[in-house]
Amino acid sequence: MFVHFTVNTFTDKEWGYGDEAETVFNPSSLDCRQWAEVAKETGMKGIIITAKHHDGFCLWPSQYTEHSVKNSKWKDGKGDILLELRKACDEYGLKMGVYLSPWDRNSTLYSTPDYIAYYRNQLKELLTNYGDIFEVWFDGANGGDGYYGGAREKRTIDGKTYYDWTRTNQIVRELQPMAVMFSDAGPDVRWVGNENGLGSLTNWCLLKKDEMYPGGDFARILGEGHDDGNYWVPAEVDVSIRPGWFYHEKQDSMVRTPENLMEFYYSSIGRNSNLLLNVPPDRRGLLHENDVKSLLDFKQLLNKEFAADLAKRQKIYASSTRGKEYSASLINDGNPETYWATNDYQTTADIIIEMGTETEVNRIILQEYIKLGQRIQQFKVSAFVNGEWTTLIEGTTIGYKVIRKFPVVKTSRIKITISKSKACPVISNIELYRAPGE
Ligand code: FUL
Repeated sequence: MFVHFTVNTFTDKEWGYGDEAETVFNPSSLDCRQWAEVAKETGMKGIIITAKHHDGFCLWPSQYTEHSVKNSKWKDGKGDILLELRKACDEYGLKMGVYLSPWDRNSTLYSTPDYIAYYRNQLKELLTNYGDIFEVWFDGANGGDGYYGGAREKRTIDGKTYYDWTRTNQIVRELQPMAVMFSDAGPDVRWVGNENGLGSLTNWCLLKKDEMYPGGDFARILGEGHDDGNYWVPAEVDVSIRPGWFYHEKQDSMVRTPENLMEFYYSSIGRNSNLLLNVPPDRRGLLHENDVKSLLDFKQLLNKEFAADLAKRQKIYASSTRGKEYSASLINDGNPETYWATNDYQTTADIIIEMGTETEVNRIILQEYIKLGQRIQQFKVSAFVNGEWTTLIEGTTIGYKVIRKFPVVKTSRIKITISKSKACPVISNIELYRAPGE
């Protein structure tokens, strides 16, 4: 879950100018436990919060600025949202991540070299005082104008050089070695190139990240990745449950429906990406009832969609196998650590799942064993119907996970054809489902 929360929530804006009085920030009944409870019940794994958005207002009492919760009315200036979120995440078994906007429209230092020291100091506070951080989110946006300590002017920076990301990233590596860093250019997780919830059908986890930088013009490349990339930088899909990233009362009726959320699930998680779904707290500091209802209803739909794996422990054959330790039966044994493989240089193969009786099917999940890299470049799924093979879907990459829909077919045999792969294919899992509603 992505959580966008700052002065904007109270001024009804999407991008705060940086001149907001700290006193406007005053949630009436903030409860991070409610956020965590909803995230957990929806099946999410962690929460990433806008510790500081472009307006520069800090949700924790940073010692490097007066523009923070410490000068707000909330808890008489003694509150710390990061600390409350930490406790809530621990209570509900969720990971916690931070978004720290590089662009700061409040800071008088912004665009000078001194700002970089300021930014790094804030990053250090976040990475030392709040336990384990699983993801650090670096936004690429920079609109230029802002308050900047009263200057009220346009300031431009060179996105390629100004932030000196190599050294900033080193701070994260030192203070939180297990954290992944997100930006347009990684280094660990890449933006998918749009904010519409759309992962790319062809999606390589590989990226030539040295050719890229946050805020650059790389949208299409970010979607597909590079098939000949030299770094592992998988895509993350960030999208909001509402039209805006921040809460606006007028959008209470525009919350995405459970069915919309399901589409996002297929177009992100179903396309070899992570899903980072934004659910913005309202002026109370709570997730709004409409958002909560939609999320919980979506979880119900999701449970029904993938209720029973029809491929599990069915008979399974492959046209070629590397040997007993890599047999086809390891594909549907429910163990993600075992996998089927062919001999070296054998880059094409068929896998057949025999279901014994004629069974209705309309979904397939495919997973490569990505500890050994992403290999498959082209595949096809077909069903044996009326004595012949009928193509259900064709695809390019698989990667960690692909979930595909196809019209209901009644069959006792499903075939997966791998027709192009960079090296011998390595598959850890295939599942089949009959989702309701068709
Ligand atoms: C963008 C920002 O400008 C938006 O306000 C939001 O935070 C989104 C996730 O990233 O670049």
